[in-house]
Amino acid sequence: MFSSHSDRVALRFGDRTLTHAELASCAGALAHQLAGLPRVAVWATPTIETCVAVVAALLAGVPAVPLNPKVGERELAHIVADSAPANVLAAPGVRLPDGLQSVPRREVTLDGRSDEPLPEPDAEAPALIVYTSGTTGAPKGVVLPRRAIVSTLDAVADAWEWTSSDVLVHALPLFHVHGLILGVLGPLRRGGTLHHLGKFSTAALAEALNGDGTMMFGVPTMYHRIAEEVGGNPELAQALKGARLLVSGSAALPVSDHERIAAATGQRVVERYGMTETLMNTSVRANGDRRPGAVGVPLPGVEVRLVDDAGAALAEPGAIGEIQVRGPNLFTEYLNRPDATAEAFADGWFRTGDVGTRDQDGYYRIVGRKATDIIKSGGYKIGAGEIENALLEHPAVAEVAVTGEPDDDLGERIVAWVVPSGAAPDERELVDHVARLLTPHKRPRLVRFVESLPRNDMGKVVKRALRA
Ligand code: MLC
Ligand code: AMP
Repeated sequence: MFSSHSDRVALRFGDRTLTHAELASCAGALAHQLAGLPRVAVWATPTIETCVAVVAALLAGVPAVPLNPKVGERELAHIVADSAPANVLAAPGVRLPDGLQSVPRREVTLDGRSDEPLPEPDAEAPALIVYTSGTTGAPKGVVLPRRAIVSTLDAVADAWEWTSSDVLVHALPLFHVHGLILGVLGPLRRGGTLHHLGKFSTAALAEALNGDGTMMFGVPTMYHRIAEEVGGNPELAQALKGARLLVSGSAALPVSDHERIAAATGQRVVERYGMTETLMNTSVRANGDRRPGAVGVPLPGVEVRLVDDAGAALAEPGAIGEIQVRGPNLFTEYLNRPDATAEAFADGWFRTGDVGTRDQDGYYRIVGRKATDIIKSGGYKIGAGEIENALLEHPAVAEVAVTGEPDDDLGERIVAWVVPSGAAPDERELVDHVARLLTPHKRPRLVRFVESLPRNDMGKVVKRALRA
């Protein structure tokens, strides 16, 4: 999967760096310890140790489950029970939550050395298991084979003219596809460099891009924060102007943010469209027309089609339908969920649930989503059902419905409509309850107390009425 053993910097986090040769050697040493384990979890803090742990697992052919280091107790218990990791890999000195006490810990250090190669695992072997939310129930483990990772990284490299000379800058979390697969494994496969900022700020970004950074990856919330500031911040404008490529994904980039950044910097952000289950599907190409509001053309090797409600393919430009995808970029299955896996496919095509349209010249646009119970906030995918279940466990909540509302910064914000069981509870307490059980990014940003919820004849909550 990675072939570079050069002395070029592979990973940079603050002032800590590893060259490709050093990474191969220290991850190689850890890989020899892991070889033969059925599966490992990685405590995915935004650190160099997380990258070493994931690379070691890949070298050893041991599937790795990246864990959000802010994960709440209920969500962690689910992931641990579902994925049954043999070890949890964590940086020395990091405190792990009680929910991981039953899993033997293995420290990730940078001082091991082994250049003895391990056998290359089969292309179909599971490489990563990434948890993602659905409309109902707890998050599902998406099993990603090596073949999907390699094909998606090579496809985006082709689209973005990404080479070993590039220094990618980003501040994405390392437990999702965007930050981990594109953002860490991407530069490693190219033999280039990742400069991770630890935490997103426009100041850190400007400094990195005014240094040797050539590319940036971000979610639209980050580009929104840039757009808000760039007009009055010459240092930031200069940094973006000098970058080779700015790439946005994980949610829709608003046209107004795209245009504000273009006006202040002359750079048009390149948008790409992906998903945990499919990795990358489409992108605007580096040499293509960077049209605001469009996610570009299918990546090499990826087939994309639109279908109507009856499942018939729509060939006419401008027709609106569900986006379905087929290709080597797809996942293998949802872990322990053959039912959900079967339901996710139609005639061998993966049903994304996203609704899109295709322009005359083959450019795709995403216009919506089939399920109202999926919320994208800050680029994180969140199921309304899991938040509703968490809130229903609180004694002060009698009934609840969760919706997503437009939000300039987050794209969508999570709103909880609560029928209290007695006197209205403290809003803060409900918010913290969700953050503690699930994860902070799933917390409602707004709680609205209501006397009752609008229901249809079947007793089902009519969420569209709540939005109105
Ligand atoms: C606030 N916080 C709380 C809290 N209230 N913590 C516990 N309990 C509470 N009640 C904390 C948060 O944990 C956080 O801590 C801080 O307060 C601010 O949190 P925030 O307001 O939620 O978010 P913010 O830090 O502003 O983050 C914005 C963001 C982030 C854009 C940086 O949303 C982000 O990183 N998004 C990326 C999502 C992503 O990678 N998606 C890709 C999915 S893959 P602290 O310590 O963190 O400041 C995919 C496929 C594809 O979609 O196509 O790519
Ligand atoms: P996730 O499951 O977190 O991987 O989220 C995948 C979803 O993010 C997709 O199904 C889309 O709804 C959304 N998404 C990703 N990239 C884009 C984009 N460029 N524009 C609009 N939506 C996007």
